[in-house]
Amino acid sequence: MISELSDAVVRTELCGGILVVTLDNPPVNALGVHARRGLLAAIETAAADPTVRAVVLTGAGRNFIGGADIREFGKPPLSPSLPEVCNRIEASNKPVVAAIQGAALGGGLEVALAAHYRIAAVGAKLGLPEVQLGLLPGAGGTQRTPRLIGAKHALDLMLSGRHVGAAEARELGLIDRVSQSGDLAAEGLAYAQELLAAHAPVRRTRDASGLADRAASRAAIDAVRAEVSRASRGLFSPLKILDAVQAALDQPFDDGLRVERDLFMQCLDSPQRAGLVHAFFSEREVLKAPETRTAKPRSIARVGVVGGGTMGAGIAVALLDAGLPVTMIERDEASLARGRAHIEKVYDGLIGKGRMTSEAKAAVMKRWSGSTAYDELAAADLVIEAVFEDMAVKQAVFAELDRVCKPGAILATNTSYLDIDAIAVGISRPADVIGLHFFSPANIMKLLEVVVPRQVSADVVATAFELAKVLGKVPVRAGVCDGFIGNRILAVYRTAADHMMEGGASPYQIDRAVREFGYPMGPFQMSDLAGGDIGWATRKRRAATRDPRARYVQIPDRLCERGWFGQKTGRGYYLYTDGQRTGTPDPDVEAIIDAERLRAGVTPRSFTDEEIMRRYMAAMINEGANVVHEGIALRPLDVDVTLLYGYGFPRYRGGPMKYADQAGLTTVLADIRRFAQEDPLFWQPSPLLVDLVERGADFASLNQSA
Ligand code: 3H9
Repeated sequence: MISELSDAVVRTELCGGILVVTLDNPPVNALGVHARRGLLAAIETAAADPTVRAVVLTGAGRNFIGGADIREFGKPPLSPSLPEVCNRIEASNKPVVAAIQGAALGGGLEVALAAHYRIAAVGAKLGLPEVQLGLLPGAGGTQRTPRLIGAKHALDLMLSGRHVGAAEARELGLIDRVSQSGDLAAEGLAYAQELLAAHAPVRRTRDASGLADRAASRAAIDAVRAEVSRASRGLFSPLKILDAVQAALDQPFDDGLRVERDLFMQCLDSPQRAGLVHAFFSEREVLKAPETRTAKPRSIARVGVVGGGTMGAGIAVALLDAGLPVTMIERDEASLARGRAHIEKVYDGLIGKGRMTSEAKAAVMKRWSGSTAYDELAAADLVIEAVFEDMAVKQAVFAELDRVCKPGAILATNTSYLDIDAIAVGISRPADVIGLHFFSPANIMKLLEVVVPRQVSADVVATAFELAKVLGKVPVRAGVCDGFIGNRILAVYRTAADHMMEGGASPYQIDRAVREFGYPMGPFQMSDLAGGDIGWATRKRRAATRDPRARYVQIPDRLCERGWFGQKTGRGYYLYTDGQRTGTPDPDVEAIIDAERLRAGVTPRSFTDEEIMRRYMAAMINEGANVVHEGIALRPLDVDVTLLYGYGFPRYRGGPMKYADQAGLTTVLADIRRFAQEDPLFWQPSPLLVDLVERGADFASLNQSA
């Protein structure tokens, strides 16, 4: 018998008294309303049909179930709810076996926990990642998981959101068996038959004894509670997860479920949930740049890197880690040796931390070769140039690449602000030239700006996106302008911070306000970490073209003139005594700031932390809007992903453009217009922002079209 239920999302098939229920809802078998209806109907069918003696629940395709349908969040709820479905599965009087392959995540694992027995394929990934979406497991997961595997392990899964493989899941007691044959469908059926033959009872997780040792459970919860408020840094749902597990310990199962539902709804309604879900979808949307739909990527088997400085070496490590052979070019043997040393230092660091063996390092370094002759790049499919940020130097490198590289090789520059059209102009194959802007440390930072110059061919862009996948990076398509998406916006909000510093806020207050907003560090700490000399060089470069009417804060120059570049020189905005990495406020810096205020004729005033953030965010949002308006970023979400992955913007706020929508664009524009009364040149409202406010629209409305 094969029957189809609820729009064919759930299939059932009766095999020798066992009803095999298959959820088939591509791409990840998410539990949307049709899936929930289908599952419920299938379990009712099983209950009503006397020929059915047991049920096997399984997912079609690569995954069991990827969780609740995230697209339904924030929309009116549709019946049945997932908790209802799970409760009905658990209440079945006929044994239910979950046969798990691929992902069983969130609501997917909760369905499996509502089943009575569980078997998983070797490659299965089980987890409760709701916390990463600002949620808690809301379909019984907070009540069933601790009962099944104890409070300690359940809290670990729910608070980290990590995935566990089948072997670990077996060890934890999350599943009963690991499939051995590779034929999960057959083993799931066999398991059910075996249970029937043994007259195995219906075994409900709600009755499991994982919390029986009450004292140990309480101690586990208390220990985590002490840690969580500190470690979760402003996140809302981790404490709610604890409360739900506390209820699992203190209350009967059904009451605990009600507590869970209430806490889940609080999380669902929180702006953090909206921000995190936006981040989830945005990081997938950025992958779909137009060229990836129209063009076929070129194949990349051998890569060259020109330049062995910090960036070049970091890029080389990223490539080596992805299994690619890398040829590094430097101008002389000494520089080449330094480049190699930079790379080895990264791996030696890992060895020191016990995260790599010397043998593994040796194997990776076998893929590395170095040369002072460009001709060694003749076989490369891609060359990434990471030399000094100077147009003439870059053009000279590209002339060499043009000479030696094979036809079809992609020639990329890692410039962070130079005009790539100008870099490409002098060579015979501008269609092969693209920007690949990595962020430091390039082997760690996830963001990759794919900078698309005028003449580049679509397949080169598509290849850059493919490369990002291979490197485990998050690519964002950017147009050519000074600073592309990220650094261009940074320059503006950083200037707003400088204005506030000169206006009366201390750098320490600004950093604190920015941290409290959710950033790991403030702009002045960041400058100390990156090295003040980098910004200084940029300011000098721009000095000639700077609008003489623009307010220019000289405090950073005063520090740089003293050689106070930040951590590497022991002082910057902060003092770093004895090589410490956390600085302390420096009275000398405060004195310099006072003197500069006097020189500039500024009477300092106080700023509240809230005002600091309003200005900081208004500057960021306004420039973000300009970047979208000019087509440098395809959509507001591309700005969001850039700031999330390259600039430490707090993920739970979704990115600056999402934040702007939540704050209300009318409010943001009103702020900008108010600030403009003091400085109309700096605070010019972006035409896009004005237009959206006039139309009563928001940034989200622009995210659909690319
Ligand atoms: C939850 O369960 C709450 C419950 O506790 C309580 C409820 C009451 N929904 O990542 P991919 C889309 S919260 C809707 O590229 P992969 C995704 O957007 C949920 N859509 O594939 C993409 O769409 P598009 C807890 C989803 O093979 C496509 O599927 N679960 C969902 O690299 C392919 O995704 C999670 O947090 C979803 N749940 O990885 C798990 N999941 O093609 C979230 C994916 O249009 N999901 N999509 O861009 C994942 O971690 C990965 O998607 C997964 C597959 C590992 C499953």
